[in-house]
Parts: sequence; structure tokens; C-alpha cells
Amino acid sequence: MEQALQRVLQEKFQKDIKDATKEEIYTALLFVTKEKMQGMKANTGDRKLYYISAEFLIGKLLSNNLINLGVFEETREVLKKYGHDLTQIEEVELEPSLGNGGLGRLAACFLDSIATLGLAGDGVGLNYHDGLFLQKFADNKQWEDKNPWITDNTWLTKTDCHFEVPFKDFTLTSTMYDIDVPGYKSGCNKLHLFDLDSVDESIIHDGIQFDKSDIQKNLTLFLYPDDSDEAGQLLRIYQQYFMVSNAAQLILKEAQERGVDLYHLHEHVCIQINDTHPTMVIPELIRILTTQKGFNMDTAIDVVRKTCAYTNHTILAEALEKWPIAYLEKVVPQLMPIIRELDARVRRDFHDERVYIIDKMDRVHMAHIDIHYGYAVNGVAALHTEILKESELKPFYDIYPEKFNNKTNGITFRRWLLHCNHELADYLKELIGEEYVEDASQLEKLLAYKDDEKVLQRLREIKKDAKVELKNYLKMTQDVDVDENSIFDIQIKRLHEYKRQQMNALYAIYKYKEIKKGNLPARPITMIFGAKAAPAYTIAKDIIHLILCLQQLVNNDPDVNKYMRIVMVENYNVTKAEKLIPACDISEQISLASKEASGTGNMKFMLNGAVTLGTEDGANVEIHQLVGDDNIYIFGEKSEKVIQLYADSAYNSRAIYESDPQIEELVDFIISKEMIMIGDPVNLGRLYKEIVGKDWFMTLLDVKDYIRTKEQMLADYEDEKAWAKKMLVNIAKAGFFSSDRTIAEYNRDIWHL
Ligand code: F58
Repeated sequence: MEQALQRVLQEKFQKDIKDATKEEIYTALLFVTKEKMQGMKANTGDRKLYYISAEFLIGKLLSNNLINLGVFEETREVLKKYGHDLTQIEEVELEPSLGNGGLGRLAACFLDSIATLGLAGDGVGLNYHDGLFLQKFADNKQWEDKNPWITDNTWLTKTDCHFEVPFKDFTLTSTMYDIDVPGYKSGCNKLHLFDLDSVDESIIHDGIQFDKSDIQKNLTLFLYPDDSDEAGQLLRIYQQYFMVSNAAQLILKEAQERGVDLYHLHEHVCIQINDTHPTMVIPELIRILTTQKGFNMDTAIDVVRKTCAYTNHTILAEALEKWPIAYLEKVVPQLMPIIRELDARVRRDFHDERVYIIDKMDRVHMAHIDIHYGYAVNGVAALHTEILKESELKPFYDIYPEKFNNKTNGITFRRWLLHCNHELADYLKELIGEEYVEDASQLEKLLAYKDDEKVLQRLREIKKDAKVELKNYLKMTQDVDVDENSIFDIQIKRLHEYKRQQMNALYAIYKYKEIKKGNLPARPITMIFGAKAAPAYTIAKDIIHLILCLQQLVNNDPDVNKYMRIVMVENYNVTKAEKLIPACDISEQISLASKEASGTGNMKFMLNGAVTLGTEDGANVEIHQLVGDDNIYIFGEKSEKVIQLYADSAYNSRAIYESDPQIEELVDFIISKEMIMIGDPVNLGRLYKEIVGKDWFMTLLDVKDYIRTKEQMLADYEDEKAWAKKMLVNIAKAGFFSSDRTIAEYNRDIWHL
């Protein structure tokens, strides 16, 4: 590494390591690492996986690539020798925020594990020039700005692979860019990101505004443009088709290069459809096989069905895509005869309109295509899969019980432990050996130390160090002061009503009022939030406004700020998650039971020794089973009850509000004098009305149990030894949530690579 760095710095900048700037060292490291990855052997196999996804939330790659190449320590030492700090060099890299949240980050973790397990599997997606918007706070509100990440020095390599993608009114020529995905001590795979040479970043104005109709200039400009209007929805269809047409052409080209007889494609290729965004790959493949490869319709459908598998990530109806036929006709009319044929076959075989592809309102249900014309359907946590089978997708489960299976999500330990928490990772190696890095189940060996005072003490120290680091980071980036001796209570995830950040805000109001009354806590609490709201999601933005106003109120009140602080982290992203997670004491996983398909933040927190405060939802259920009642704090109504309340339309937030003076007091505070002085009455008033009059995700149903449980947790934290034991058990039991385990299961049950 030392020699390679020296050589590249001389060649590129005529400098020695010690004189080079951070930017120059970053560039040289990028170059050397890319060289090393190009020299790696590619993972190969007779059957190859293509993981198609509209999102790959890869985050910064430098450290992770160094870790996976096995040269991280060496690099850190070399830099240290010449007076540089690798952590500061990492700051130079811009984060590619090519995803919204969990679904995109899952795809990135999966690529790491697929490569690590030595499986031949590439990612296929889009090369968005701007990642998810950059979030800024002003006037206690969220503002959006563009978030470009492509500079002269990125992990992208431009290839000479191009395809023609036919749309109704024009044909576009794509360019494929590759990012290497090195496995940990294993072979290398690729992430293929398709782009258009004509995309023009200069059309962006006033934050993230742009002309949505100029497809040649905007096709890969943004991740998920606002689709609240027709032009936005059409653009999404353009993006999706561009992605899958390229994917289909790449898959067929590579198969033919390998000498695969396309009539046996399914024996050599497997396509994982990540949510419904890549669904059009099914009709597109059928179209190409029938119009260009001489297949008849029956055979094409048969081969494609045996090739494609679908992952569902949500039961929220509004997130299940249904495209109007009229829109598809405007963008990709060539797919409509095929989609109609697929629908006709369903209607012929099943006389149940709930499973038709085209509904009465002339909309195409994308998930229905996946389920009928793929060979596997999976949910992402045990509870989620059960809900799919028993209610959301029941009519399909009744037809195809053999297709449905569960694959509980996982996270890559390379990023979410080795990279983000070196101190803990190293201490674990000291205690239980290095094997846990490749075999996460070995973490259970830690249980042998659960009554060892020295080990428990050390875990507390490591947590404290991470809290000090976060404190310094928050001071540097946002100029806020937090107390490392306070309890760090963290809720970081996309802002959505079902995730119930508003319930956590009601707790903040409760605590503020208690402190005002003189009921002082044994130890201060620091409530940390991080969340972006979709630009067109009004209530989510109102919730951010509420939290920012509370932050101003609480942190500036001298009676209160000694005991309680609120920090809303600006522009929450993967890089910030890596700083926040190691420092967390209380992990907030408080979604309305049945609504969070899995959650993956919950796993990252647990692995880093935080204790979960959560509902019986998503993967929390499995965390609960693994750690047992003593090491998690569960509250709230269960999913069966919630599903019943929806079915009977029996939830009435106003009735709860009017009959419970404590709840009334908390909710009323949103529009109190204090708050209106700080905030915008329009936003606060709208949110208040929403909670009292509708509260679709049942905040008021669980808020009292939530407050009670959180108070219990704060009290329990004071028994330091008992708390450290909970930390230890959580770390020890986190092995199940390694994405290596998840990928091994996908391969065993679905991919058969
Ligand atoms: C998330 N979905 C689930 N969707 O909400 C979460 O429970 C799960 O752990 C995760 O997937 C991974 O399985 C998710 O992130 C999106 O971001 C959609 C993107 C397209 C627009 C609608 C949201």
C-alpha cells in the first residue's frame, strides 16, 4: 500500500505522501483501490444472479472497500506514519445517496454479502446524477437542495457497453457504468448503473426544480422525482423502463456470450426484482424473446416465469405501484400487448378480480405481474410474510402457496460494525476471536461473559467513547452541545406517519412538561432524530416542523436544557448513520404494529449495543424472540388488533383525545402559545387537526404505553451493570441479522446459484 500510494501520488501530483493534501491522498487511494479490485478474480458460476433495483444506497465506499480487500489496517498505519488520519481522508468522499431508505440500503448490504459468499451476482440500476435531495433546515422547516455526487474521482468506471432503449416517440442510447463490489476476503462482483449521455444537470433550478417533460435531459438526473403529478409519474415510468430494458439486454447478451441456449435461460440466470420498480423486466424479456429471438408466447412466458423472483417490502397500499394504462401507452406502448396477454391468461385461469393484472379503472398492478409471472415471492421479516400470506396477498397465496417464502432482512457487519465501530469490533476480536467476522453466529460466544464485570465495564466505556465522538461531530457539524453522560435516545429513519416520529415528539412534550413541573429525571436525556420527508408529503414535513420547534423550545429553556435536549440531525444519510448508531443507548423502533415490513436500523443498533424500545412489528418481533423479555422494551397494541381495527373501521382518535385528559394536554401543546410563538401556525395547526381528527397510524392508541415504557427504560438505565448486560446480550444475539445469513437463505431457497 505504501509503495502503491507513493507511486500514484508521484504520477498524478508529483508529491510525497507526507506533503499531499487530503484530496490528493483520497484520489490516490481511490485509484490504488480500483486497481486492486480490477486485479481480483470475478465470482463465477453456472447460474448468475441479477439483482435489479431502482435504489442502491451504497454510501461512501473507500473504507468498506479497504476492509473487504483486507488492507484497511495497513492503509491506516501507512497514513499515520506520514501524519495523516484516514478518518479525515474519508471526509473528502461524497456520499452517493442513491436510495430513499431501507430498501435501497438493503440492496447495498446484499451486494456486499453476495460477493462475500463468493456468489456470481451483479446489481443493475440507474446512475442518478443527483442522489436523494440534500436536506437543509431554515425557519424550523425542511428545504430541499440538489445533491450531486459525481466528480472526476468516483468509483464509477465508464464501460463501452451501450444499448438502444425504444420509447414511443424516440429511442435512447444508454451507457453502462460499473462499480466494483469486492467481497470480504473473496471474489469481486459488479454494480451496473445505466445512464444517458444527454442528461443535463444545468436544467435544475431553485432547489430541485426541473422540467419534467424533457426526458433526454432529465432521465437519470434524480432518484425518484416527485411523482405527485402526471409528468412526475411519466418520468418514473421512463426511468423504470430504461432500467429494465437495459437490464434485459445485458442479461441476454451475457447469457449468449456464455453460450447459454436461451430456451434454458432459467437454468443459468436468475433475476431478483427488488420491489415493483423493476417489474417491467418481465414483459420486456417476453417482448424481446418473442420479437427478436424466435420464441412463441407460451415458451417465452414459461422461461421468464422460471427466471424471475420478487421481493415485497411493504403492505402500505399507496406504495404498491399501479400504473394507468394510459400512461404506459404514452411511454412504452410496445409493452401493452404483452401486459394485456398476461392479464388475459390470468382472467382465463382464475375467476377472481382481486388477482387480475388490469383492474376496472384501467390500471396495471405491478405486483400482480410479479406474483403470477415469477417463481418466488418473499417478504422481508417473519411477521411481514405472514401478513402477506394471511391478508394483503391472501388471494395469491391461496393460488400459489409454494411461491411464498420469508427472508428476514440482514445487514452487512463489514459496514455496520467493523467500519463504523472499530473499538467495539476490535474488542470483540480480543474476547471471542476473529471468526465472528465471517461467521456472525459466533457472536453468541459473547454470552459467556454476561456476568463478567470487567467485560461489562469495557462495553460501557466503548459506548461512552462513541458518545463523545458523536458529541464532537454534532458540535462540529451543527454547532449543538450534547452531554455524553446523558442517555442517547435515537430515532433515525425516513419520516413517515407509520413510523410515528410524532409519537416520540409527544413524549418530548410530556418530558418537557414534567421537567417544568419539577419532576426532574435521574439523568438527562438527549433525544436525537434524523429524517428526510418526501418533498410532496405535507404531514411528514409538518412533523419535522414540530420536532424542530420543540428543539428550539427545549434547548433554549434554562429550566429544562440541563435535563433534556433535542437534536434533529440535518441531512440524515448513511454517513451520519455510521456516526449515530455506535453512540446509541435507546433504539426507537416504534412503528404501528403491522406497518413496518422489517426495519434494518433496528438490527444495526442492536449490533452496536443499543437496547430496543419497540412495538411487535417487523423484525422487532424476531429481535424480541432472540434477546428475550429482559433485553428489549416492547409496548403497544399487537398487529392482529391493529389489523382488526382497520378492518372494522373502529379506530377513533378523537374519542381517545376527548376522553383522556393527559393525551389531550400533550396534543394541545402542539398549538399552544409557546409553540405558535416559535412555529408556523399553518403547519402546527394542520398536524394537530390530523392527529385529533384522523391519526391514520394510531399514535394515540399507543402513546400512553409508550411513555410508560420509555420511563421504565430510563429508570432501568441507572442500574449500570444490568444495562450493560442487556447491551451484551443484544450484541451477542445480533449474529442472526447478518446479511450473509439472509443471502445464504436466498441462495438456498430461491436463487440456487
Ligand atoms: C423498506 N421499504 C421497508 N421503501 O419500509 C422496511 O421495513 C424494510 O426493512 C426495508 O424496506 C428493506 O426491506 C422502503 O424503504 C421505500 O423506500 C420506497 C421507495 C419507493 C417509493 C416508496 C418508498
